[in-house]
Amino acid sequence: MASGILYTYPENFRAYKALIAAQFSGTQIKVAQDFVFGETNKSEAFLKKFPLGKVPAFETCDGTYIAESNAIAYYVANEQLRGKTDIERSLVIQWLGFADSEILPASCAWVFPLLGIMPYHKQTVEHAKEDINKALTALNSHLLTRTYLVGERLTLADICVAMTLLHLYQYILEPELRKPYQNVNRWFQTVIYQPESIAVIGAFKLADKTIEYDPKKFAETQGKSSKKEKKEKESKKEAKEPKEPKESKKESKVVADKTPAVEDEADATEEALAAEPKKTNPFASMPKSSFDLDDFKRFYSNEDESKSIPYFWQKFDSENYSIWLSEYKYNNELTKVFMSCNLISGMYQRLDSLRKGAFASACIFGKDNDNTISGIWVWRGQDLVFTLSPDWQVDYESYNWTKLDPSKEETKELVKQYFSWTGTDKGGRKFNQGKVFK
Ligand SMILES: N[C@@H](CCC(=O)N[C@@H](CS)C(=O)NCC(=O)O)C(=O)O
Repeated sequence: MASGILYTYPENFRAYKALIAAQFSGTQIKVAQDFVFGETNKSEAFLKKFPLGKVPAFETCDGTYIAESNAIAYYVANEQLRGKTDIERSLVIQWLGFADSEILPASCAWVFPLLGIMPYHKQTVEHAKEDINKALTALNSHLLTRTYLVGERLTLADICVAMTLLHLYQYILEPELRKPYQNVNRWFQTVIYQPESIAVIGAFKLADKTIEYDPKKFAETQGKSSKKEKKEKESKKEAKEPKEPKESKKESKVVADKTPAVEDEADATEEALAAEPKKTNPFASMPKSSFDLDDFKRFYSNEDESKSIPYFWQKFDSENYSIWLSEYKYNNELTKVFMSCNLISGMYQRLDSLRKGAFASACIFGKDNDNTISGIWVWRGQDLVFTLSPDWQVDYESYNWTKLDPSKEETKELVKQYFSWTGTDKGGRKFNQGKVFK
């Protein structure tokens, strides 16, 4: 009977495939106890066996090395799990491919920004949601008349597809989001609540609520990357000038445990972050202006608009500042007003470092299930400001930006309307509430 050692960090959904398959088939798998992600798998000894340095990785008791989670799961599986006929076996492979190509990339693109290990790009996430919807819709139809994906009993197809959906069900698919996929939900729970699955993943809880994007989490990951980078530099230095050994295990273990199942992509993110140019203040090289934005912000906060709007025009320096109208591109997707409000607050939060050189007043017009977002922005320089810093590029593509001519009467009107939070949007929806970026 197959047996061997599995190298992985804890709670790796890829390793779960083999561990659950082993539970079903009675294969003896020993999980390497002293494995430290980022260290063990980068060691010379490990790379000799598994040149890509990835996990899960499996060493059979007779010294064969198997990489790739699906291959490991296949090796430890029994005949029932692999498929009993040629057609069953090929259908199992079909579903393994489906999981890796149709679900996994989209799941990562949706989940990782919310876990704070990848930057949030609305378009990418929206795309991912569409892809997941397509995959789950196909799966849902397939499962309408079936208990399992292939044949009448559970196979590797069920284990591998369910494990690939694990993060989605854990972090994203709150009741409303999973409602359209009742057959998938039923099947998923059948798979994960098998005693053999519970023995590996424990008591799994479906998401009550989709986790929310928290820019602070991403900032923390960035912090960790640079810490890790520094550590790597230090250890390279140490290799040149050997010193007392440092305690480096502790930190990489913490990283591995905190974001266990996503370290590969997190590592890719780390590399990308390490390659980022050093941040500079894009406004630093701009010519000095007579318009003191901070002074205007103070004035605007303390005085009535009947005073602060004339004050704005009296002080505004059109050579060094520009005025823009922002219009949200996806107004038809907006539902509750408080959610539109959160969208604006989130954007302002993510643009924190832009505050020095910009002021904005964004307004929501309309009511629940019929509202729009638009705003007036004022910033240093004459060009679209968001492209000047990688930190400012999270949200701006969700808006249309129109540069306004400060000398025109209609610009004066728009400034007046948005600064004083009055009027209607282009569709006649009444002003509901506003938010100022200052
Ligand atoms: N297709 C592989 C992917 C394995 C993989 O990407 N593993 C990640 C952790 S989940 C890893 O070890 N990354 C380390 C690295 O890329 O250096 C599989 O399914 O086993």
